[in-house]
Amino acid sequence: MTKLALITGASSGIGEATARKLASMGYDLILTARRANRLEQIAEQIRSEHNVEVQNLIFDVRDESACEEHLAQISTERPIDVLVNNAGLAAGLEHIDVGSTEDWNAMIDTNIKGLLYVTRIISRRMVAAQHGHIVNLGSIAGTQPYENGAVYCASKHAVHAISQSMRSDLVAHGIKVSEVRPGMVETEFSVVRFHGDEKRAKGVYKGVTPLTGSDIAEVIGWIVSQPAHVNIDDVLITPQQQANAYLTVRK
Ligand code: NDP
Ligand code: 8X3
Repeated sequence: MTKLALITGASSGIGEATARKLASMGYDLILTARRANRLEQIAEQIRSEHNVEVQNLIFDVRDESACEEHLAQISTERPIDVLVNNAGLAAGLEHIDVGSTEDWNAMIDTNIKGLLYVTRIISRRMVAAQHGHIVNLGSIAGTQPYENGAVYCASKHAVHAISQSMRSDLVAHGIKVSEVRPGMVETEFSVVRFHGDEKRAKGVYKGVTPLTGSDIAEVIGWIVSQPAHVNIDDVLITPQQQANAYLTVRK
């Protein structure tokens, strides 16, 4: 039977690349994001290139009742084989004393609470089916907190902790949990972090060959292709020029 993957935040970057990768592997897809037009364009391309089914669900993961309402539209006739909890953002890059509480709320509500809302709903289905695989997008920031990043790093520390606890919660049900923790990936991430300042966003990758969304999608494709008895717990992946969150050698 054709496998089915649900990917949150599939309208750009890592989520979009993961949708394309899993479709190339023959998965039918359920894609979510807030930008309907972007998601529909991506879905159309994927349908025509890979001949797979793609269902789009447009909602904000910060809204618990919207998560319930939209995810309830997924047919219960077949299991969800893979959930990729990817929707997330960084907002701002500032010292704690001048940080914006609006930015902090956006990161906490999306990266932590949104991931939890979606997981609660989908993991219930996986438990009932005694089958499934959840892949969470953590970050290098989930173990290496850096200056100016207190709340983003805290949110990804939370994803790291949640991933480990959820693995324990779900292991007896035959459900796998994996975490992918990238360093610098050039997507819309920095444009979003700097509230649309594209020049500042470009500067983040100056002198570096960053990872791409496709690099991360390859890893996710590999993780979900392992034999039934193998669980990849945690993959930390950086550009060659980034030794860790604190040292990037620019050329
Ligand atoms: P992008 O900004 O390119 O993509 C983010 C995706 O998340 C978009 O599809 C966006 O869709 C979706 N999204 C954001 N907020 C919400 C929301 N409230 N509700 C629903 N969907 C939402 O960034 P990336 O692809 O780089 O980021 C993907 C994940 O990878 C994030 O969790 C990020 O923290 C993580 N990551 C990124 C790294 C990087 O360097 N780029 C490194 C390590 C981790 P829309 O706006 O249409 O809703
Ligand atoms: C995103 C990459 O370097 O801002 O998680 O932590 S970084």
